[in-house]
Amino acid sequence: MYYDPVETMDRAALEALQVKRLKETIEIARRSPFYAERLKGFDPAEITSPADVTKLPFTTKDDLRNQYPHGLLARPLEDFVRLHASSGTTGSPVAIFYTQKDLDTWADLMARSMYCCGCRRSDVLQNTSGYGLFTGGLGIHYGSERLGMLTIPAGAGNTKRQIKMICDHQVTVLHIIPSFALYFAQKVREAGYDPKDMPWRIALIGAEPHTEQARAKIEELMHIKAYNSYGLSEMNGPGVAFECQYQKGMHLWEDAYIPEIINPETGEHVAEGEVGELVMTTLTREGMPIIRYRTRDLTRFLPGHCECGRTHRRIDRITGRADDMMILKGVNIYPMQIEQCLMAMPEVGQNYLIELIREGVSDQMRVKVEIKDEYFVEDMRALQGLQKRIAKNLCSEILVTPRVELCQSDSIPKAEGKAVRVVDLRGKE
Ligand code: ADP
Ligand code: K
Ligand code: ZN
Repeated sequence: MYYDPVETMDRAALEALQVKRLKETIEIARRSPFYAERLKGFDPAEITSPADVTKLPFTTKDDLRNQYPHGLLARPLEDFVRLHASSGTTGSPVAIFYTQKDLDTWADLMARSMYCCGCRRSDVLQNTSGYGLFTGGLGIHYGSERLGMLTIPAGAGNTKRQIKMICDHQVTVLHIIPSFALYFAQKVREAGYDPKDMPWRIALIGAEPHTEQARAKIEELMHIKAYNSYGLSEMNGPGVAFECQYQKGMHLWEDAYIPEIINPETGEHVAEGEVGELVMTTLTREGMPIIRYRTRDLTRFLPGHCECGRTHRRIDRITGRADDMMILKGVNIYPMQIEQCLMAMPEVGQNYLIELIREGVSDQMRVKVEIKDEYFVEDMRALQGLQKRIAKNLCSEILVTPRVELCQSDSIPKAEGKAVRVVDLRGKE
């Protein structure tokens, strides 16, 4: 049932383990120039429960940038064997360094995560992530091998070859980012395959925000079970939190991280179950520990116990990044609100794009939406009706009426890696 006994450890024992590891982490972190300064005078004896982590200062992405490249290293450079850099979705990159032991603990976490949603050593995994600096490549790869799966490092792009390999090698598990999964489902059909006949059964989807509606669409179009996978380079990469077979939120591995959810404005913990910014402290990293890292990812703890018996708390799907928020006519809008609305409509196809534009003196939002072929008909009136309905549905969700542009399937350019959902054209049109 479980990969590691720690997954079902009772809460008291788990918290005792967290306290022990947090103290060790503080000792180790202090050997780095950055934390030597930050944690000056802090007495680890002050840590008697995991909640005492709040006595420590936050670490932000700007701290990591300012300390680039070596400021957080707690060991001599020669002790490190790997470097990854975040894909730089926002701002300049940050480098993360791993010792061999760090790579081993990461691979174990990743293997545990994949086992948790049903992957076994008899499975064959194809990794469609770009390899290279992005942790979704090698991170998933080593975890998959650690679990014992036959692992195919397909890399990104080249859908034809991907499909051939899936068939030739009877691939049962795909690691695929959600926006690519939607596109891929269509390519598989175009290539003349019925997804029902494909050998796959599990998709590990993550690396970018997506909604429950997008997951449902992927499961339906690909005829697969899709499990949400969460992680970030600063916390190793993927393998931080993962869905189990019940698909009700992601278990965050609390033997490896102390999670907190804060109000991003005040820095205080939100009430249990409320949405806020996820903050995490590494507990098992020896090379480059990070304390109270502000992820800027928005989520909440899910209440109650999970039927699977794992005791590690679950977080809800990430609704977005704090810095994804758009403000239009005084209203705060997140791209995922728009996706949720679009993907719930049967006429909507695989892709969409949000454009911020300026009309006269006011800001507007234009939403380009791919429509499934069978609905992209010549009847103008039907199309206009659809366009109006989309605008109305969006308005009831985001409280402003966007311009809606219907597009043919596969006409909105698709990014190689993580999807670009919002383009700001204000002053550029
Ligand atoms: P970058 O910050 O440059 O994108 P990373 O590759 O480290 O670099 O990406 C980590 C980020 O990706 C997370 O902080 C989060 O915003 C997003 N992410 C990862 N997994 C998920 C997921 N399952 N759902 C939503 N967002 C995710
Ligand atoms: K095997
Ligand atoms: Zn569970």
